[in-house]
Amino acid sequence: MNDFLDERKEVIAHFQFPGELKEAISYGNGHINDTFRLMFWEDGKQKRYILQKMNKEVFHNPVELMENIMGVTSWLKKKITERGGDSERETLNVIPDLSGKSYYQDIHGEYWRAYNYIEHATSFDQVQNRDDFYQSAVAFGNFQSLLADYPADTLHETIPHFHDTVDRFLKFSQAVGKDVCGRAREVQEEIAFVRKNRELTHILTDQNMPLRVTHNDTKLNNIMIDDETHKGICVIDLDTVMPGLAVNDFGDSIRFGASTAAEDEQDLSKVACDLELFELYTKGFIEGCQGKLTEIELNHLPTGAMVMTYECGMRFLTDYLEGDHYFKIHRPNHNLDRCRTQIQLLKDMQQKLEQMRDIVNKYK
Ligand code: ADP
Ligand code: GN1
Ligand code: MG
Repeated sequence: MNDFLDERKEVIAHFQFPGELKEAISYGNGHINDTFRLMFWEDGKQKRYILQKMNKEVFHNPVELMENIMGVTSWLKKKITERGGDSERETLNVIPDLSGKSYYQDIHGEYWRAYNYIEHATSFDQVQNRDDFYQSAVAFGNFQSLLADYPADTLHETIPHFHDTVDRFLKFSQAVGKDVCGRAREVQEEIAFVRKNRELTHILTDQNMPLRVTHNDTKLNNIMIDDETHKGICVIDLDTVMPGLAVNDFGDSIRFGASTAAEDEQDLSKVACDLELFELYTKGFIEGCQGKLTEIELNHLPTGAMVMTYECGMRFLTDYLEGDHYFKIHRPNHNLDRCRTQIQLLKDMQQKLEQMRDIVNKYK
């Protein structure tokens, strides 16, 4: 058995996994949680699970977070079953710990949770097949429709001020002011860009758009695409489901998926907003939302893409200035590289704003 197993045996033994453990590997490319895939044998058949250590620095109250997830997944299961779907595959299914709780706190005080592994489906870090991107849009739109009448007041705010871009700007300014790592001098251009575009911080909140139950982290790799049907089978990473703006869910998907390059590409000449992908996503998201988006939301979809790109670039820069404590990094300057792609992408979107608006007008 590998080192991971030796270290985590105690944790794994506290979940209701049937069968015998055969394999455990680190898994996925999320920036926040520590994710592992486990494989068990039961009655001669393989069964896989996801095990995650929740990031305590990011989520200060993992118990409330799991209450949200239990609430939202039970709701989705009911709706999925009513429409004749397969609730084992079309939403996350939490595996309880031995005492029946939705999480387990280990001897070091870390919080763990487990899900069924969604088989025969893939989460992509970049668009490989253009139609998959359209399907992801339908699924994220649908997710919002399914949760449209969810009792929003029962949801805990898992990360306060998560998409409060004004507050993000204040935190960024504090990070520049403190400059704890002495990195501000080398990123003056990036700092100036964020400051120059400050009006983006309040452009959405000025509009009086409806608060909805939204996902808030709609990256392409937070959706499982079915390997056979190529439909967006299951929306995952439900940690940030909270009241929010529909245009932010739209915008974050565009930021990540409609870019011609990876989020951490170092060659900035490769980074642009692909308008064909923008169009596919727009069509899919509007369809998936099933007529629920208001005129003002539809008109601000392109703004949502710009604001999410701006906010994310600012968050990467803030984390770089603060010494990379929030987002996982895999090389020096990783957060700076990520910040630079977002700036490049936003510059391109600013030039393409009218074209993006024309595209939305075609589908609204
Ligand atoms: P993070 O918050 O760190 O992004 P995620 O919950 O998104 O964590 O999980 C990281 C990755 O693990 C996902 O992008 C996906 O590839 C994979 N993953 C997570 N949950 C499942 C699941 N239930 N079935 C299959 N793959 C999963
Ligand atoms: C994080 O967890 P993950 O990797 O899906 C982050 C998002 C950022 C994204 C940037 C809880 O998403 O807000 O947009 O990285 N999630 C959290 O890639 O902060
Ligand atoms: Mg994720």
